[in-house]
Amino acid sequence: MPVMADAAGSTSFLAVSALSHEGLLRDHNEDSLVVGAWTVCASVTVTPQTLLFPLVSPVVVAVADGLGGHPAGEHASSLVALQLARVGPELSDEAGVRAALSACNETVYREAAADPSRTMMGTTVAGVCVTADSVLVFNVGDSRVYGTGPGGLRLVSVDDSPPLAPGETHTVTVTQTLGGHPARTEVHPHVRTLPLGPESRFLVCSDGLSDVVPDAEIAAILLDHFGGKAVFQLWRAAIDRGGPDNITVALVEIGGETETAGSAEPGT
Ligand SMILES: [Mn+2]
Repeated sequence: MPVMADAAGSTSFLAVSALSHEGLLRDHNEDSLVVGAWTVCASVTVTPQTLLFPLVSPVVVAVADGLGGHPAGEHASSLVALQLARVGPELSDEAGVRAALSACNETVYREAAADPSRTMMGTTVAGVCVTADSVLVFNVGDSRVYGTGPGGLRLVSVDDSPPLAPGETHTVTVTQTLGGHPARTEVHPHVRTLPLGPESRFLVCSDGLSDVVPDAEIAAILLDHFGGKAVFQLWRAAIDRGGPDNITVALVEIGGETETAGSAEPGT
């Protein structure tokens, strides 16, 4: 699969397929999503959407999951999605991503302080910033980024969760969030840089997918499907398990590979 500009200097493309859905048990969606300049703020896409980006400036793809049990989670996640959409094209290195996430944290606290009904609102965030030669992976909280490549599926974000008790597969507790405390609290985002090559696809998701669908099943779906079809099948796997939480999924495919590119070639 083409990954970078070829010898003739043609432009690489990034295809991002995404959806956000309230699930089956929650009456509204507190997840938000950003794909480049496109945001879905605590609303529902109904079907997967696919956007194509020439890799000429950094593209940010991220999911924010408003904190349950706190007020205004949907507002916190929306603020973060909108802010990342605005600054995304300027994010070219780890320091820039850390600064952007700290600024998002400040925004959530500032907006919480301005309205008593939003006290302690907070959100997770996880995503990638794809530049011309690398992928910056970032997160705060337990939303996730997976990479897929020749070695299969692997978690490349770092959950801010307490250690699991024996027998537990997931926990609802998060140890770090943007906002979420009574007083302004600094964040220490997880940020790493990966080369574009080995992990050719990245999955960004909220825990409405990863808490209920085992990694092995996510891996199997990503082997069989690409683009919007893969995103739909991931969503359906979470719904088949009861859809207990909001489900937001974004699949980043470098090289512009889409569902049709994964189908059989004539004569094969
Ligand atoms: Mn969630």
